[in-house]
Order: sequence, then structure tokens, then C-alpha cells
Amino acid sequence: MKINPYQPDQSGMAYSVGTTLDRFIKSKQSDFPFASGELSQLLRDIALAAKIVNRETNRAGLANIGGAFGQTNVQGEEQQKLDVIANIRFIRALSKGGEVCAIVSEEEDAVIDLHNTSGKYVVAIDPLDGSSNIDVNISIGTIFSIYRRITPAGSPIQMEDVMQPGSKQVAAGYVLYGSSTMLVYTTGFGVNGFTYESSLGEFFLSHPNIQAPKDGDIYSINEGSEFEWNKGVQDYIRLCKEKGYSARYIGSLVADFHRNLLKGGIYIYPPTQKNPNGKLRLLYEANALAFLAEQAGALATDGKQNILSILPESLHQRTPLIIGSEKMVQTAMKYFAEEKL
Ligand code: AHM
Ligand code: MG
Repeated sequence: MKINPYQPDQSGMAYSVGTTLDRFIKSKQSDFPFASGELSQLLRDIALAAKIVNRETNRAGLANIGGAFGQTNVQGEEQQKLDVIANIRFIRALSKGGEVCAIVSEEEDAVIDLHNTSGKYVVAIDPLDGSSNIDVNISIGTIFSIYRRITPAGSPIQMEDVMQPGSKQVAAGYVLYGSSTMLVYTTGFGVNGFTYESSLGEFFLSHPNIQAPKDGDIYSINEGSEFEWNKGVQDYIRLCKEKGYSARYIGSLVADFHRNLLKGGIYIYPPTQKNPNGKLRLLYEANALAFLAEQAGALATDGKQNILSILPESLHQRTPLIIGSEKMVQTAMKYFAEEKL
């Protein structure tokens, strides 16, 4: 059989693996007039670190890198060894590229000033989210937000460069280390998902232009805290049950969000007695997912306002999070509106 390498393969023998993340990023650079390619390079740096973290998470059971690190982070939570490894990997990747001037990380108390005053971008990152799931072989994730600095390049970074509302994100995404590893990101022109092909060492476009279903029948919340919720949350979850929705809660935000984004559903982390402002962090958890949600036609709120319009007051600020299919979030908000969240 004669094969024309320039024609799509009709035989099915050499199936097409499609567009690589690199090629996709390059092809989208023209979305940004006057772009110098730095954001593209930054996304590639993140993808490279994600590949390394993927390798580490895959061999965690073998390589004595599971389990606790023996220290707590700034939120008083026990750090896992992989939390620390992922933090180092991402910070290294972001430092080396030269595009970033400052990083906010869940694992670091203060802003990391890279003393790279020519860097245009600030990154907020949760290097490894859902870390209580690491040792039990359940999906975990990385979440990232990218902002353009406000103060002029060349000058030292200021807090205003870091404390920007989510509406100012220029890009955001997550990596899901699951039954397959995926990188999903947006630069404000829709949401695209890429699946990692480990034998080739590449992310390939597998989920172009993700659109969240407008409605859904999955609810995700930690029901163990039911008695700590206010009445609005309790009533809404009772409604979900009356409607016969399915309860699905992995306890890894990225995995719960990803499933609901594709299948239609709602994720809620409400205020509880233990966490009166909710548990999730605005800068490096809620904002990125809210940007992705909106770009995919879904919604994200803290119960009172759009997540993306919250002006941060502190680096590790927590926020209640209600995120998912538009209709579900709208209905939930009616219930929550009666209660002070
Ligand atoms: P982490 O950043 O310490 O991993 O905590 C965030 C995680 C989310 O991934 C998840 O949705 C939530 O915490 C689960 O919390 P809980 O165990 O209270 O349900
Ligand atoms: Mg986290």
C-alpha cells in the first residue's frame, strides 16, 4: 500500500496522535496582539514541570517519596513529601524561564520574589492539591493562575502585583494526575484539555474547546461536615437528593472540578464551623478554576459574589466556593442567598 505522509491516514494503522501542546500554544500566540512569546514560554515551563511531577507521583509508591515530610505549611497543614517535591519542581521551572518575577505558592509563607525585575508575569500556584490522596493512589492535581504584573518591568515587585482579583488573570489551568494525566488551560479564549502520552513525553490536544453542560445531576461536597453547614447549604443538598442527583466527592478539588466540568455538576466547599471562610484558597485554588469555569460556560461564586471579582486581602486568604454548571450554581445561590455565607 502506498502511504502519503502528507494525507490523513485512512487505514487506521497509523492513528493520528494529533496536536501537541507545544504546537497548540504556538498556534494560539496570535490571540495576543504584540505578544512576545513569553506567556507561551511560561505555559511550556509549567508543562515541563508537570511532566516531572507526573513522573514523581507515578513512582511515589516505589521511591520512598510517599508520606509526610515532617513539617507543616503556613496553613498549619501537614506537608507531604510530594507536596514539597512538586513545590520545588514548579518553582525551579518558573524561575529558570525568565518570564516570571514573583510566585505565590500554597507551600510558601511569603511571596517568592525571584529578583527578576524584567519578568512580566506573576504566578500563583498550588503545586500539589489534594495531597491527603497521594498515599492512597487517588487523583491529585496542580492548579495555577498567571497574572501580568502591574508595576513597570525593571522595578522591584510590589504587593499590588500579586494581590490582583481573579478577573485580571491572563491564563490559568490545572494538571490532573489521574487515570491519565491531563493539562487543561485557558488564556481567555476558551478552555482546552491535553492528555499526556508518557511513551512520547508529550501532551496532546484531546479535549478541544471544552464546554461545560449548562445543567447537571452530580453534587460534590464533603457531607461529613453537614452539621457544620448553615441552613441554606443543608436545604440545597436536600434538594439535590430529592432530585435524585448523584453524590461524587473525591476530596481532590481538581478531580472533582474536572469531572463536573465534563459531565455537569456542582462542587461546593461552604463555610463550616472549622473553616468559617471555607477551606479553599482564593489566589491559587478558587481563582484559576473560576476563570476556567467561566471560559467553559460554567459559574463560580462564593455565595455572594463572583469569585473573579473578589479583591484579595491576604496571600493565603480562604473563600467559600460554589462552582459548576450554570443552572445548578444559580439554583444553589437562591438557597444560599437567604443565609449569610
Ligand atoms: P489541600 O490544598 O491541602 O490539598 O486541600 C485542598 C483539598 C481540595 O483538593 C479538596 O477539595 C478539599 O481540600 C477537601 O477537603 P475536605 O477533606 O475538608 O473535604
Ligand atoms: Mg490545595
